[in-house]
Amino acid sequence: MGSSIVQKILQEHVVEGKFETGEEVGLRIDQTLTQDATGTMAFLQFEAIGIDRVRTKRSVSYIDHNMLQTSFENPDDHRYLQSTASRYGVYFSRPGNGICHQVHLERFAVPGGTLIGSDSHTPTAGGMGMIAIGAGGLDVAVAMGGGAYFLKIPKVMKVNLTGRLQPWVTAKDIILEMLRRLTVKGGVGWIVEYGGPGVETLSVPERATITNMGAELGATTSIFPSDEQTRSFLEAQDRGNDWRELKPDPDAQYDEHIEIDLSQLEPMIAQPSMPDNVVSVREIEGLEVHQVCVGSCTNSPYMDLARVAAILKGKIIHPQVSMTLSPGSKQVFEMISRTGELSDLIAAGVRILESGCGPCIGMGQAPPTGAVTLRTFNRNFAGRTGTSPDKSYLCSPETAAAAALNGVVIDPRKLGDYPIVEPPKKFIINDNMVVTPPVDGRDIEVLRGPNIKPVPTKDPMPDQLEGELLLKVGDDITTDHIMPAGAKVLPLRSNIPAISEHVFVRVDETFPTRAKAAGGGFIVGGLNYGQGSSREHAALAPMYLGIKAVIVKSFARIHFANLVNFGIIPFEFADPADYDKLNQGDRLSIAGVLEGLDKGGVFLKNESTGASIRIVTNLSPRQIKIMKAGGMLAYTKGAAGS
Ligand code: MIC
Ligand code: SF4
Repeated sequence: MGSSIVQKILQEHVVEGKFETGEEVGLRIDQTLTQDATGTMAFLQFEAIGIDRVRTKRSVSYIDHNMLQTSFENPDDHRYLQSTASRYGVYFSRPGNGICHQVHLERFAVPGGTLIGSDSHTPTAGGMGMIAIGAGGLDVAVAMGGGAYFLKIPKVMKVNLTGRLQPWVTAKDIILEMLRRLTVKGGVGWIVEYGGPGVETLSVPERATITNMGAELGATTSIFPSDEQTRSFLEAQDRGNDWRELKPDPDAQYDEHIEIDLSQLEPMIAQPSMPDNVVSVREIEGLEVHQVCVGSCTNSPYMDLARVAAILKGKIIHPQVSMTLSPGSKQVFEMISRTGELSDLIAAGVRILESGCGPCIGMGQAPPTGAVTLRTFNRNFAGRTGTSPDKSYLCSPETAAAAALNGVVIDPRKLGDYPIVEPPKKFIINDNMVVTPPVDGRDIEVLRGPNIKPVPTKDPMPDQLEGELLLKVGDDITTDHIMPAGAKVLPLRSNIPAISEHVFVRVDETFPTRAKAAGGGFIVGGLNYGQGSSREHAALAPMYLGIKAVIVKSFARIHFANLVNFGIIPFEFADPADYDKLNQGDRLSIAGVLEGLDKGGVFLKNESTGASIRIVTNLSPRQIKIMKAGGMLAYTKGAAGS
């Protein structure tokens, strides 16, 4: 039986375990990436593990999220990260160089390699034919130290693309169509492999838009073949030597097939407040728009911005609309500047922001009360814009530009001829904003500011857990609900005691106070609990508040791994209907926890009602040991000491 691309790359990288769907294997990781909002914790943990120098082929530390220096916290974090990068042998992408995923695609991603990154959109590099996976900072710290990354081998879904996109229909519309069909839960437990004759019509940056937003499907990662498109992109980046062909065997087997005829697609848009709430743009035409934001790791490569510039050239943004644009990288910024496209954007009234995540993570540009904001981003979770409630829509740069000119949602196909923008034969290449680490960094002092606090740890797991059910939530709870980001909270990412004051405040502002007063307790949730980002703060801060276990109908992948890493037991209801037998405020107890972990299940007693409920775990033998030790750091240190 032949192999898929996914199987080929994974098999080349397995260092531990048996290669079978559903089995946990350890993978050798070639590259890692971290960004500043998760990177401080990753490097604090790397330091705690006590390894002298990274052991990957390449590790890159990016500054792109916390770009508002309203006080000393963010700049201190930047300085800490720059010094740890030099100290431990990591390339450092300075603030201003761009969004980690865009820069990594341009300058570092390599077909056939493995990458893990402390950011859920790391699969962007799947557009280059890489197995690129988002993970918690601690998992990335372990990989930087040369440790394997453990993963249950997911099933592989083949998406067969045929036909060719029509004018004004874009890669963003392909992934929005996938979200419409599969929902934000549809990719959980899957890797999505794109193939078919339609693939060759898509450039690497277009492919990267699709693999980027595979994160919103809940997929472990998504990947495209490495072909002539990949070769020409790499050659235009002066990296032709990094090219290697990658295609599935003709008789490759997949666990599921999906067909998409590109020529049948039309412009799509995700409505508030979930990326899968997708309709065609036609269906909501005429909706008044007040803000348009172009950028983010989904839609900020050169071709996207050049097309927006061509659409806006010689015109002016509608008076009711405020439009911003954040170039994905310094390379992109420099390109639109040299070609004159930047001037066209400025002349049209676009507010140019620096290269970084910006409004996508709520670092400025919160929309006005009740306003409709159209964003080319990947997430529109409630409150993520910084305004609550908000009305945030996700669409292509073309649809965004059309709305910016007209003040209402309009099918971009009505704008007339699609602007022809030729892909560059050569990008402007200048890596002068990437600091190469010295060969030996042992003399380099790591610089810490007062906001950088040690990573809290936990005692070994006790055999009996009891406490209050502090919060009961529903389905699709995101890590933005659990641990909000934005301009007020991001500066606290390296200070767990301070950031823990914000846990769940968007759902219930009394949560942190109640959790502390009760000495911790339990959380109950529905399906796909913890979807969205990789931020381990959504596990670490609840751990700090004394959360002992989270009991839900099902988990999202990265958050599940983060809960394990920080010693909070991720339980699932054996019978999802038992969710109804628990109410906020009930007293709960679980006896025989340690044996229960070994056996994969235990009974939860609801002391308030007398109900006894079967709850189960889905942990590998390795994860059981981590849970018992009180989390990954304690486990790693214990393993090193024994
Ligand atoms: C996001 O898009 O939510 C983030 C901010 O990039 C996160 C990482 C973080 O919370 O720092 C992600 O996607 O993992
Ligand atoms: Fe940055 Fe937004 Fe991409 Fe997250 S999704 S990495 S915040 S641009």
